[in-house]
Amino acid sequence: MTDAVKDAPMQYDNLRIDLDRLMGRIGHLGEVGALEGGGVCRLALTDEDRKGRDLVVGWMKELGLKVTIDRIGNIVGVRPGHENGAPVMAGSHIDSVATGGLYDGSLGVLAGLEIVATLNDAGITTRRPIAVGVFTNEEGARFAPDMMGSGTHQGSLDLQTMLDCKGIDGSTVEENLQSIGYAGPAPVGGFHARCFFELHVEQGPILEKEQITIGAVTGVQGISWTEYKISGVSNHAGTTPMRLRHDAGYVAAAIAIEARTIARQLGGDQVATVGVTELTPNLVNVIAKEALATVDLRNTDDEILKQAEARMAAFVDATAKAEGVEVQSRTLARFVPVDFDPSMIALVEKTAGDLGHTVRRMPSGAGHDAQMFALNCPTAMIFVPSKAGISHNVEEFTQPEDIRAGADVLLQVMLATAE
Ligand code: HGY
Ligand code: MN
Ligand code: MN
Repeated sequence: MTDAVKDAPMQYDNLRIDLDRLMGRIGHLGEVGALEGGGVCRLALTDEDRKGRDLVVGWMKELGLKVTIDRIGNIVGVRPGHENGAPVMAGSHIDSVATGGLYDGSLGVLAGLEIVATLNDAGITTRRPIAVGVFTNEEGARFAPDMMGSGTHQGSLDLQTMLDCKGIDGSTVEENLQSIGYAGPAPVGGFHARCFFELHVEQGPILEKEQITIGAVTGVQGISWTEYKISGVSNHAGTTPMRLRHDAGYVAAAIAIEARTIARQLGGDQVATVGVTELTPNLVNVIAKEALATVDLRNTDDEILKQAEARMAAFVDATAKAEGVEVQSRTLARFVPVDFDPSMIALVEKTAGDLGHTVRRMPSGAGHDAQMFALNCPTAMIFVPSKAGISHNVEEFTQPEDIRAGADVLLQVMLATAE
């Protein structure tokens, strides 16, 4: 049992969060980057992200938190305890994919603020400080890799390499941090949390299907992102015999088929996704000169993930040779599977049960900021159900009562570790 976690009875066991206040903040933040018909687009380091950051920083200051911004734009608000030292931390992200929902990331940040507000209302000062983190570019949709801010914050990603990262529009992280005013002064890599909790929507179908309210997350699967730039020869779609083609578009399509084949043949937890394909000149009667394709491979078992990566690389090589095209591959992200601290998982599970909620242990299919903290301190995640298992989609939804349950569990586990 790590010394950050004790199995003491719940502290202040009648204390509960204020759901209306939390839902109000979720709705308010959801207006930033709101899409027609619902959902949000707050791609990392865009003006929408800046507006969301400004809103959250304003709330942090209203709640009396001491706010610091670090070199890669992470925002950390700290509430003093009776003692100094490493804080008990909650956090997540407010950047979204281009067709994001209201809850992915935002729930973890705003629930952290709700814990602070609840403690403020109750006049409670915890023994240890409490901190709330908003981590830059968790999604990795505009700038790869994902978990960029938390990885840099916790020392597993190199600051300058991340600042130099070029996004899908060609500009760098550093340029964008400066233009939105979040190139902060605080150093990265040295922040030590006593322990870290992330409340997050499950983004999958399990909790809803099993009618369970809380997921005590056991860990996060390994993630491998690769970009393939394929260069062929443009030619006439009608006059060029098949044997004379060097068709970049065909190779990109073949990669997508092979990704599905690899996932099907490896089975188990293996997933594979071709999320981006771009053809140039992208015209109905022109054999594509260039193609860009991304492959996202994930597995809870790193050895099997490596097999998937090796199979994809061999396939791309062989197909490129046969088609007579050039392929440049670039690793966009590579994270090994992470297991959370058993005593922290047990704390989430016990607390959920003590609060009368149904709970089950489960791995996370999605990447999260918590996986960057798990390398350095006792870390746990709390999942709440996603309607129809949908996420990275404007239809993303979680019932308010499930949000209440998750935030109450977060409140109690933070109290249990901050006392
Ligand atoms: O890709 C992921 O799993 C996370 O949403 N960044
Ligand atoms: Mn997320
Ligand atoms: Mn996400």
